[in-house]
Amino acid sequence: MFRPLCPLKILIKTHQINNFMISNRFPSLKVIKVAEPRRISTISNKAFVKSNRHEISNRKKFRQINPPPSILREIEALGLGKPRRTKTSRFATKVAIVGRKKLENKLGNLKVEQEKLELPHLSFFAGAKIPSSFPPERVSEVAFVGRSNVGKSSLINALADTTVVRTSDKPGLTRQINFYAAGKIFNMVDMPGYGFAYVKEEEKTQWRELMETYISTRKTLRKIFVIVDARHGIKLADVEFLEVLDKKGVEIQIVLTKCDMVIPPDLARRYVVVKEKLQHYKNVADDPLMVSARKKTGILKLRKEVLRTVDALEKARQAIQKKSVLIENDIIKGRLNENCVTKKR
Ligand SMILES: Nc1nc2c(ncn2[C@@H]2O[C@H](COP(=O)(O)OP(=O)(O)O)[C@@H](O)[C@H]2O)c(=O)[nH]1
Ligand SMILES: [Mg+2]
Repeated sequence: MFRPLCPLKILIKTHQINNFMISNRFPSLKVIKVAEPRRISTISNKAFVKSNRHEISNRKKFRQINPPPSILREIEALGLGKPRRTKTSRFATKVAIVGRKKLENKLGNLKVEQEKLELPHLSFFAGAKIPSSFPPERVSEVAFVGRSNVGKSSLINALADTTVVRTSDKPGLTRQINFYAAGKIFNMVDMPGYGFAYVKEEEKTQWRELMETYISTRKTLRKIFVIVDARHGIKLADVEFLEVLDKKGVEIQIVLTKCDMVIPPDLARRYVVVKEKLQHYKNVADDPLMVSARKKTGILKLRKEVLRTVDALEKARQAIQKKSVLIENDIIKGRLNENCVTKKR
């Protein structure tokens, strides 16, 4: 019998021969150490490489998009994208703020409107979990839909300059259709988010039916604002919902939100990609709007769009003018000091 003088160490791949076979065939051999099996099998390894390659190519494709300079200029001028960080010294980084003069020049070139517009006071007045709880159709309505946690509620708050609408960083908070009255002029409707994975199928179906009933039966609904995360663009859940909306013949406006989280060139690219995807839908009339509810940028344009939709733009303009006239009268009468004026405005 072969007996080695010194102990021999043999490395055997465990996925080829198991311990039982070794001890049966070679009784004199002792297992010193069982190595951990490799976590990724050859198949999953291939799939991993494949998906990674696919992802890289997608990202590459995205980076190769050359957005029109006008979009880039608008983004920069409105201060929409994520502020760029530049290295000021070897270790420290500082947020680069576009020089005021440079910004003013850009605004001047672009003729960005600095008009002041306000929405009427916003208040919650109804919540509906079933269609029979929808409030009566009295005034025009605009609804806000989008994937769960995309920023619908925050956007309504930013538009109305309020905190009335509850927001959360946890998805799936809104489980009913919430109706908010903007004065007595129109309603803003906060819809439950779609595409939230951690909800039972039953509940998802119930939400979908509730939203579809609202969209197809509500006579006072003027437009649906579909909110899309600027970091991710239009996802499958959005496509499914857009198709439903398109079939029902509802007017659609896409709003790219959370723009403060995307650097300007990528935001411009996202805009181009989203605009291209929207060409398939006949009810999307205008180009996407870009906003940040957190930084309150791009809100004026959207506010104007909401007011125009419900035929209240002129009223809002008049209200602002009246307010300023009132304030001027008060100054003349010496009732207000300068601090109050700035606060009121
Ligand atoms: N950075 C950034 N965060 C936002 C913006 N809008 C909303 N969020 C955050 O996104 C999360 C979800 O917002 P919410 O309005 O509740 O989303 P909803 O589920 O679509 O109503 C919250 O943590 C918000 O603070 C935005 O414009 N920029
Ligand atoms: Mg919400």
